[in-house]
Amino acid sequence: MEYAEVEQAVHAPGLRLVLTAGVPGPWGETAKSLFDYKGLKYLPVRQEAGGENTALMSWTGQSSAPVAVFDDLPPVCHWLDLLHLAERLAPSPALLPADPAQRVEVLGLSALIAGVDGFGWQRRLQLLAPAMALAEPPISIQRMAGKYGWSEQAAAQAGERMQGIAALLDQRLAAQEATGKHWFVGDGVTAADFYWANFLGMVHPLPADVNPMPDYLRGMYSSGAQDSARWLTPRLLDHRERMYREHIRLPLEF
Ligand SMILES: N[C@@H](CCC(=O)N[C@@H](CS)C(=O)NCC(=O)O)C(=O)O
Repeated sequence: MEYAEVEQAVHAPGLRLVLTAGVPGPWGETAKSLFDYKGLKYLPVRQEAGGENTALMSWTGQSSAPVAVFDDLPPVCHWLDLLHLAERLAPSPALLPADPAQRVEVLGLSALIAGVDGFGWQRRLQLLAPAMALAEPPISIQRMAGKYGWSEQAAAQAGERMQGIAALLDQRLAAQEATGKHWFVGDGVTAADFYWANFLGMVHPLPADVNPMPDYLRGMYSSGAQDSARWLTPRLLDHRERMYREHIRLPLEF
């Protein structure tokens, strides 16, 4: 994928999406897939994982990715604001149901996957652990550990929390299946389905022919397979397969 630099993007019109270049970061991959689903075109802008990202910091007030900026609206970097921006720019096809009860479910499940302390957050605590155990962890790792609340104690409880979330998602799908439905909520695909499909890659990456990620990261994401075998059901995997078959473009480009 070709990226503009932040300095160029600041003055560009329309929708700009800051992404961690060269890797399939789950928050960024989800943002891309939500925008693609709605047919929203954007200018990809480079962020460096764990870098200082000073130009990004002065543009958006923070240094992580993804960040979406539309025209002269304020930059949005939280998953929920990104989702709402997508809904606002292209209300159809909707990713949030109009029905309030279903909306609560979609937002709740999405927060459990992508939000603070959710599945992706817990997995990141685990992924940072080996480097944080070094006598002198690299500065990029220390930066991320600080930003995302890493501690030995937090990392130690991450597996259990991931298992709890996965169990809930599996139950949800089982209940839906019993009434002949494939998605987490209601009759059609919603944001929650996009979050799960993209975040499962943090423990079980898609194969190299459709996900040409760097080997070092594939190794990190795939580590802990024994742990995830406790909760990674065929149903959760099938859901992801269906998402990529029907709603998310392959091969991944980053
Ligand atoms: N702000 C986002 C989360 C963004 C996020 O966690 N980004 C990570 C993706 S792994 C990132 O940019 N990491 C690299 C870095 O912090 O430099 C949200 O809560 O919705």
